[in-house]
Amino acid sequence: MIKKKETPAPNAFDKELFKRSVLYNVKTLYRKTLEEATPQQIFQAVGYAIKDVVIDNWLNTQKEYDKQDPKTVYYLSMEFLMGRALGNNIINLQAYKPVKEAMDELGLDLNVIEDQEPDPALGNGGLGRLASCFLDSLSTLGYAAYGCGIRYRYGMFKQEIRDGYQVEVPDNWLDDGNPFELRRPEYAKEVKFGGYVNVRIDENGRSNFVQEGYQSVKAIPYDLPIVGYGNGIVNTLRIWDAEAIECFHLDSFDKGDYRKAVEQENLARNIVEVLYPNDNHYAGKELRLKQQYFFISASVQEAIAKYMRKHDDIKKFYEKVTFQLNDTHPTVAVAELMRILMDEYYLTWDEAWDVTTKTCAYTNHTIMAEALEKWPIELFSRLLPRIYQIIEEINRRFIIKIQEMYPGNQEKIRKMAIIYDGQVKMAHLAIAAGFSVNGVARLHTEILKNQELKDFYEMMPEKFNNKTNGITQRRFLLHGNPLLADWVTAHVGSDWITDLSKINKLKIYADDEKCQQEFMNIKYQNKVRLAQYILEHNGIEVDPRSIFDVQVKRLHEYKRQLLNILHVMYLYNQLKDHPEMEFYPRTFIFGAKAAAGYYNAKMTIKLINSVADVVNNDPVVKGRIKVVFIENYRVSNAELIFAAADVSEQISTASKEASGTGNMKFMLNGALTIGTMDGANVEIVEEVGEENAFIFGLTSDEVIHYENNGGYDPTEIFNNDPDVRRVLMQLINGTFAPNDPDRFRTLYNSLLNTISTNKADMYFILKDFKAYAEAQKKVEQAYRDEKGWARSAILNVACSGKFTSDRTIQEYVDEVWHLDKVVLPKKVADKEKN
Ligand code: B1H
Repeated sequence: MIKKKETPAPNAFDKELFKRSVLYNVKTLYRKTLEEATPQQIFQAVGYAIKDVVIDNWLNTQKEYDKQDPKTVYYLSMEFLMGRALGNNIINLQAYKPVKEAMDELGLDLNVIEDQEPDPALGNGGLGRLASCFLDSLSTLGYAAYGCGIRYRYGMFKQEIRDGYQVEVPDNWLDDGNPFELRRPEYAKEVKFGGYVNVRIDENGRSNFVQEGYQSVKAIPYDLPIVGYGNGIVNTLRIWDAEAIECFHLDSFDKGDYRKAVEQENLARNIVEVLYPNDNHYAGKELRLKQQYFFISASVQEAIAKYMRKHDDIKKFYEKVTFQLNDTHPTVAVAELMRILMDEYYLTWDEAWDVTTKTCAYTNHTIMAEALEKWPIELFSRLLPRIYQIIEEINRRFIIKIQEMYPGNQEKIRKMAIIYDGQVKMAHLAIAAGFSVNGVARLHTEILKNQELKDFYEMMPEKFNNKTNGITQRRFLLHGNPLLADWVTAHVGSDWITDLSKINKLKIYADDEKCQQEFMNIKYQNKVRLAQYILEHNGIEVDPRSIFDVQVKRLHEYKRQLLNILHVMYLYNQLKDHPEMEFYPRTFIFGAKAAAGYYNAKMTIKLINSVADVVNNDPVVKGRIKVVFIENYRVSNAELIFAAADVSEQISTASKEASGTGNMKFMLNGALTIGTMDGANVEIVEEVGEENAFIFGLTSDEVIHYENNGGYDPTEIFNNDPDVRRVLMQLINGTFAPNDPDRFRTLYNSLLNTISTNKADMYFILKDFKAYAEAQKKVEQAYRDEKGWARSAILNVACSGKFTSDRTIQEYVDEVWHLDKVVLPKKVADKEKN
C-alpha cells in the first residue's frame, strides 16, 4: 500500500561548488585549513556559503517585487523568536541532502555544525515564535513581506539551573558574528525623543508642527533573509540597531554640547541593549516605550520612503501597504504614521486619518490583565511630545463618536476612552485606529467579543475577526523530526510540506498494525535521542520505554506547571503507600524560563527540581517516576522535545491561554493532548476527536462565572480531600526542603490564602486537581494499549492540517491584508532548478 517516495525536484544545488566555497571561507575568514578550524569557525564558513546561495534568490525576489509592485505587509513586532537559521535555510532551499553529503565528504557532521549556531532568541515565547512562523509562511506562499523588529544586543537570557534555582545568564548571541545578516547603513533613519512641540512657518510659508530641543538616535537596519520553501522567494526580516547620531567630537566641550553628546550616546547604547524577558506581562518602563517608538519610527519612515520611491500619491499608501500590529507593543505606529502624513506630507487630519485607518490592523494575543499596556501621560508626553499630541486628538474625536452613538453614557467613555485616568491605553488606540481586530483562536476571539472588548465589539462589530494561530511544519516536522517526516512522505507523498491539509491522507493508516508499529518505533528512536540529550545536559538517565509526559512553555501561574508537579507529588505518595501497585513508568519532562522578577514562577522551578531530587533517588519508586527539568528551553531543543513526546500537557486555566502554539507542535509530532478546553486546544480536539485526547477541568464559562462572582473557596477542597491536603502540607513541612521547610510557603499561600478568598487559588488549581488526576489515570490506561495509543497518535498527526501557519497566513491575506501573490518568472525559477 505504501506509495513510492516521490522523486525530488531537480535541484540547483551544486555540491562541489558548495564544498569549495566552505573551504575558501575557512581560509579567507580565519586563515586556516578545515583541519585547523574550530567547530564555530566551520559553522561560520558553512553559514557564509549558504548565504551566498540565498543571496541570489534574495536579489531576484526583490528585483521582481520592484517590477510587479505587489502589496506588502509589514509585520511590526517587538519579538521574533527565530531559532537557528542554518538548518532551516538549508531545508527551505531543498538542499538538505546534498549539503549533508557535502559535509560528509569533507569529514564533517552537519548536526554538529548546526549545533554551533546560537539560537537567535529575540523573543519571549509564543508571540515571538508566531511572528517567525508567519514570516516562513509568507515567503513560502509567495507574498511580499517585511518583519520589522529590534536587533537586541542581548536576547532572551540563557537559563542555568544551580542548586535547583534558575540563574539568568546574558545571551551574547552576536559574539561570534552572524553570517546571515546584512548591515544596511544606506537606509539609516533618525529617531527623535523628548523636547517640545513648536509651530514654525516653513520655507513654503506653511505653518507646521516641529519637535525641538530633542535628543535623537540613528537607527541602522540589519536585514536577515527569510527563505521560502522551494520557490526561490526570499523576504526580509529587518531589525534595527541604534547608534549615536554623530560621533563624539572633542570640540563638543567647547560648544557646551558635551552633556548632550554623552546623553545621546548613552541613549543609543541603552535602547537596543536587551529584550524585556516578561511573557504576558507589561513592564511599564520608560526604556520599553523608547524601544517601541525607536523601531516603529524607523520602520514607518522606511515603509513610506520605499513607497514614495515608486509612487507619487501618498493618499493611496494603504493600497500597497498594511501594518500588522503584533499585539499593542507597536501601536505607536498609528500616531507615527499620522505624524509623518501631516507634518511631512502636509495631509489634513481627515486625509491622514483615512490613510492610517486603512493601513493599520491589530492582533490581540492575551486577556491577562497584567499584560495590558497603559502608559502614564506624564511619561508618554515627555518622551514623545508630538506623538502624544496626536493621540490626544485621536482620543478627542473618538470620544465624540462614542457620545454620538451612546448619548449621555458617561460609563462608555470611562471604559473606552484612549486617554483616561492619567493613562494612555494602547489597546484602545489600536482598536480605534485599526481596520481589523483579531484574536488568535476561536474561543479567544469569542471572549474578546463577549467579555474583554465587548463595548468595542458592540460599537464596531465589523472590525472583529478570528485568525487561529498556526505553526510551520517545515521547522517543526521536516527539520525537527526527520524520521517521522520521511515516514509521512513515504505514505502520503511530500505535498504536506507546503500543503499540510494533505497530511490527512495518513488517516487510513491509523488502523494498520504495521504502520502503528513503524510509528511507535520512530517515536522510540526520538525518545532515545532526547534521553541522550537529557543525559548529556542534565546527568539524569531516563528510560525511553517510559511514557514521556511533557510540559514545555514559559513559566506562568496561569499555565499551571504547579498543577502538574503537585500531581507528580500525589503519584509519589501513592507509590510510597502502595509500593507494589500497578504503575506504568513515566518521565515527567519540564522546560520553562521564568521572568527574572516573577517570584512564584521561580519557586515553581525550584519545587520541580526539589521533587525531582527526592523522587528520582527514592529506591521505593524504582525508577517508575522520573522528573526532569530541561535547562534553557529554547527553539533548538524544542525541536528534539516535540519529536519525542508521548503526552502534551496543555493545562492552562480555561480562558487564560489565548491560543497556545506548542499544543500544535506536539500534535503534529504525534503526541496526545491532556488539556483543558482553552485556547486552540478546543479546535485541536474538534479536529482529532475527543476520544483521541484527554480533556478535563472547568470550562472558560465556569471560570469566568467564578471570577465575576468573587472567586471560589479552596479551603473546602483542602478540608475534604485528604490527597490534596497531604500534597499541600508537603509544601510546608519540609518533605522537599528538609533544611528550609518554609521555602515553598508562598506557593502554598497562593493556593490557600485564607485572608482574602478572591485571591486564593486564582488559577483554580485545586478546583481542577481531581479531574486532572483522573484524566492522567486515563492516559496511563490508554498507553497500556499500545495499538490503541499508536492509532490515536497517528490520528493526531493526520488531523493536524488545520494548524499550519500557511493556513493562518492565507486567511490573513484573504480577509485582512489582500496581498498579491508573487510568482517568480519562469526563467528565474528554472535557473534555480537546473
Ligand atoms: C502571548 C504575550 C505577551 N500573549 C506581553 N501575550 C509581552 C504579552 O513582553 N511583553 O510585554 C510579551 C508577550 N504573549 C502569547 O501569544 C499567548 O499567551 C499565547 O496563548 C499565544 O499562542 C501567543 C501567540 O498568539
